[in-house]
Amino acid sequence: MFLHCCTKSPDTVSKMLLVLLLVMLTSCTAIRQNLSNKIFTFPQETNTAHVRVTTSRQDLRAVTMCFRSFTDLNRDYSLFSLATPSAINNFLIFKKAANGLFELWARNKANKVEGIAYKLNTWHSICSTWDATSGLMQLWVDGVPSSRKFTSSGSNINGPIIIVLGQEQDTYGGGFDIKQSFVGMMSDVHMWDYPLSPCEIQNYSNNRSFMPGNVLNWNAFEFQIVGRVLIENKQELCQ
Ligand SMILES: *[C@@H]1O[C@H](CO)[C@@H](O)[C@H](O)[C@H]1NC(C)=O
Ligand SMILES: *[C@@H]1O[C@H](CO)[C@@H](O)[C@H](O)[C@H]1NC(C)=O
Ligand SMILES: *[C@@H]1O[C@H](CO)[C@@H](O)[C@H](O)[C@H]1NC(C)=O
Ligand SMILES: [Ca+2]
Repeated sequence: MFLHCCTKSPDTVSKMLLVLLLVMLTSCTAIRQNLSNKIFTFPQETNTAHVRVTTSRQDLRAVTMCFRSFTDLNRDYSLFSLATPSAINNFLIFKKAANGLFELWARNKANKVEGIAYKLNTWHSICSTWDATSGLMQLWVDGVPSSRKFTSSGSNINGPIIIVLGQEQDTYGGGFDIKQSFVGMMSDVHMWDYPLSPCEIQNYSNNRSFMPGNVLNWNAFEFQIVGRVLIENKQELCQ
């Protein structure tokens, strides 16, 4: 094997080693963990630190994405970045610098969501829904809905999915911009392949009982940490 390799140009050998390394990284280091009562802490502004979340799903007709997050950032940043090779912003929840302004992306098409009550240094429950039939997207922050807007209809989210928390993908699985990185805490990340009802979203937002995600489930979360991201206990305030 190595004898054969050495007859090839050094460039070919290093490319082969790189591919081997990438295969090992993606196949060996993702772990599955019950993160109930845990949070991810992103303590530092970098263009590298992130969590890669694993799903084997490659075809989504609809999405509901929910998580809780906490930050003091007042610049642009990504909250949830889902890419496929054919559409880098296949499903993206993005906070713009302006107070109360979000961007929701599906199938590389964006919509602005304005006037959201969103305080810094507070835990917020954030959900976003989209389905390929109506093409409508909606944001829910702390159980309060935004106006339903058309984004993209007719085609599913399709292809090998890469999900990144903490950074925004400008290329498939990479292309991170430090000025769009997330610094703060994140928890209770769930994703469903259907639109949740308003009652289910409100239950999620009020910490009441809800059906865990059938695409991503925080209680059986498959992920890989790259760089300085910590798994910590939820900080419960004294009653
Ligand atoms: C919402 O939560 C309440 C109280 O835990 C529960 O009884 C109800 O079934 C939940 N509704 C849905 C749609 O999950
Ligand atoms: C839900 O739990 C979080 C963290 O445990 C807390 O900050 C938030 O206030 C709770 N929300 C409600 C509506 O009880
Ligand atoms: C995860 O842990 C919580 C709390 O320890 C437990 O209630 C729940 O059943 C666990 N879920 C799974 C899927 O193991
Ligand atoms: Ca970007």
